[in-house]
Amino acid sequence: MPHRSFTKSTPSASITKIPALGMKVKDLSADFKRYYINRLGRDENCRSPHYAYEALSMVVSDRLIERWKKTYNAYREQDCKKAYYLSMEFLMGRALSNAMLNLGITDEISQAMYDLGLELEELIDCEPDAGLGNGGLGRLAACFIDSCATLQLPVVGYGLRYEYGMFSQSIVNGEQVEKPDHWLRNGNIWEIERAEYTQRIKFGGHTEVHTNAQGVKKTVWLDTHDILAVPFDTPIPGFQNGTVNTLRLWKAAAREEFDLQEFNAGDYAESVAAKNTAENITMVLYPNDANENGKALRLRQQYFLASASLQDVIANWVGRHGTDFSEFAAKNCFQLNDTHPSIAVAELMRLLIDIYDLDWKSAWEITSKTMAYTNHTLLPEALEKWSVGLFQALLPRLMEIIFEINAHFLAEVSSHWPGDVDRLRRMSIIEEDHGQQVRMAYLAIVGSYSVNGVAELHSKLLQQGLFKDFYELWPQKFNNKTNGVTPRRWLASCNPELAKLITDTIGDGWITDLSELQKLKPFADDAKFRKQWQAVRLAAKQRLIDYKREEYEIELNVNALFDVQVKRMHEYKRQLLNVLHVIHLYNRLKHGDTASWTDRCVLIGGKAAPGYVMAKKIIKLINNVAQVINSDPVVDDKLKLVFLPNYRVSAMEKICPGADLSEQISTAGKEASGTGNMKFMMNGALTIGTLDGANIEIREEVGAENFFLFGLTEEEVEAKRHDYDPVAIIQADPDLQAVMNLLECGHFNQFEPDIFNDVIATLKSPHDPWMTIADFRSYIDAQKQVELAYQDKEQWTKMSILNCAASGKFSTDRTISEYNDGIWKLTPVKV
Ligand code: HTE
Repeated sequence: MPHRSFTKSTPSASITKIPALGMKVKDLSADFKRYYINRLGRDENCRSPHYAYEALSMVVSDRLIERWKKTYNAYREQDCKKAYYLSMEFLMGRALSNAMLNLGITDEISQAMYDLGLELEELIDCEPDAGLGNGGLGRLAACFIDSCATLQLPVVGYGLRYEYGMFSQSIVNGEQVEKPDHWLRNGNIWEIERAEYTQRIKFGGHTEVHTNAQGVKKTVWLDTHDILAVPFDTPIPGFQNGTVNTLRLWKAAAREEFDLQEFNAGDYAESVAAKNTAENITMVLYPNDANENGKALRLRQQYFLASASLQDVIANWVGRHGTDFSEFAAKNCFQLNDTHPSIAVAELMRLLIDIYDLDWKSAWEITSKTMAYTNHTLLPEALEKWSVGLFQALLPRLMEIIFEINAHFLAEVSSHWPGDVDRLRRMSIIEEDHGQQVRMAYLAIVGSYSVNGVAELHSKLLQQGLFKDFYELWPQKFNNKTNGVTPRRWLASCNPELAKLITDTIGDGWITDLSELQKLKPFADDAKFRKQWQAVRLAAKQRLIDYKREEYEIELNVNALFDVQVKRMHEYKRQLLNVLHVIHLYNRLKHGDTASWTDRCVLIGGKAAPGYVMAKKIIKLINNVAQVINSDPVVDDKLKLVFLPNYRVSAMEKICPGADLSEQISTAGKEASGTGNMKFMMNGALTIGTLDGANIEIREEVGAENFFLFGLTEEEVEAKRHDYDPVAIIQADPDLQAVMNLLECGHFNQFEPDIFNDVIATLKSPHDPWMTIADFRSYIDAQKQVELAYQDKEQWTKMSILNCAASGKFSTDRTISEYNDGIWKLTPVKV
């Protein structure tokens, strides 16, 4: 139902016949001036670079939109199969430099800005990050849609247009302080509102069974409180190929007629206030990564996304094919990014049955051939369960449908394993143990034709553990799709000097076929090339130092080993293990144990979920340890510890080119994949890591000799749980004892007594799920190997080159090709 009327004045087709926009320096420059002066009303007296950023973005955006229309028309003409990536998070970061790179006008724009006396870098830094995600899961979605556009696949991203994205983090007295991220405050050049495609979403009310004139019983969902979903589209350009795909984000809006009714009843102020309740739905991103939250508003967000997106696709379908859905599954596919949008399974059933009168069997045929589910974590605390009571109150019709899906499903299980009552209990979509709960992962598996994990180990563990019963029933549904990252943003754009060196050496084919990086391998033995590699990497480290200096007074030594761990703060990622190592190094310095010493800067960054007390404590500990170490004259330049505040996409673009060592030190079996690990590797960092997630595949690709491995394997972790005795391990290891002594005597919290007691207690607990102490010795030994390796500069450079050369597998172009070959089966469309 359109929210505005667009029928009165329809333009003739000739309106679209306009000359193509120029791509030369003079065209770009002329357009820039027109926007700056005539649209934004600024002149040479304007002191803020913000308006120059805006004008430049308009120039670039115009050129995207031109190609966007062509892509749209090409898809329309071919009536091709399409895939839809449904995700509660799209962590896009900044758009400007990415758009310039993909349009192939970076040099022209640089020249144009230079001629006008403007610093392009400064303009680029004016853009706020679109931080509509928490971490890896949301950034993966962003890399995926980038690769879909580069591979010319007809894929639409569907998500929510949060008014407030991921909070911005500052550090006060060593502690995290959250500030709301009002990223839209200064407007958003990159989006276009498409009110004409507004959808209506139902909440609340109740259901009744009515019998129609033909005597057919139909369920109707009545007395609902409806909310409008208004789409905002963002162009997603492929790499220099003319394709521009769409990211469609939904914003919640109050119904206008509802307001009017109340207004007439004299409740104007109340009715305007009620708008708030409606618009609350897309107000804020939940800042939890791999953490459950059972809040009603979150379930409303999930349904809002699923329903709006499905209605949008169906409206399109009906517009072209009428109400014949027989080909729907052959032409449409929904990829569910974790269970967050998995209510789409029930919603598609509802739309087909209640609105389009299909019978259950036909609707299920279509739904279960249209949905595909990706799991991103094994952590039990992240597995979504919604109480049946909440579900019934908020979405009564959906709850009925889920019960019916479950009944059909359990009948299938029964016929497969007659009499196996325990299996029925285990597999039921409804968990009965602690009050009735809907297991969203099971709904997703039952309703999908494909279920995948995000790295080899992760997918194996899903099949053997978490989803074992389902794997036994439907082995053919299960598959692996190892994650990746887009090489456009994560090498070509964020590290132009390294990109140029690579292109000068092996050509530029790597940008769209990252396996070509292999051609760098022989150059690892070329002394002249190594010199160039070192120079480029040193410059990147210097840039990282300069970037840091803006926020910190601390001076870092460019020749030190840059040892970096940036990611969400979570106990399983074990930032604590990193800190224990730093304290160990500090101890060595204090005791003059400096034979074979390598100077080191340890950089740690990441946000903690605001309610995650232990994660916040770890941030405080890092900052306190940093304070002590960085101000100790004995330590001097030999060791620095820095917490990088407000880690985000645009920060990683500056950090990953300058890292020497990438810390990937999660407890084995806990990090589903990791993707930061890939960004570092691509930019020539070496990894110190456990056999977890994609680390395993990184090590396979680069070879064991170019990777610093440590720690228990996943199987050893599980075996050790039964007799894990951290206190005994501490007693047996003098180095570890010394580290624990410093922590326990309050050396890092002299005027803040007891604040780290709970941190110390978890480390020493035999029930510590992350078993940090178990891996200490092996980690310290691996770090010693790092220290020695870094002293052989030529050898280190060789390993750095080989890491980059072996990173080809970790392009999302490869990942998306696998999704397409194995799951979506789309045909690329030339534009
Ligand atoms: C994994 C990470 C993986 C990434 O997905 C993660 N899963 C979540 N967040 C991640 O970063 C997640 C967040 C909320 C609920 C459920 C899962 O931890 C992309 O690389 O290892 O697949």
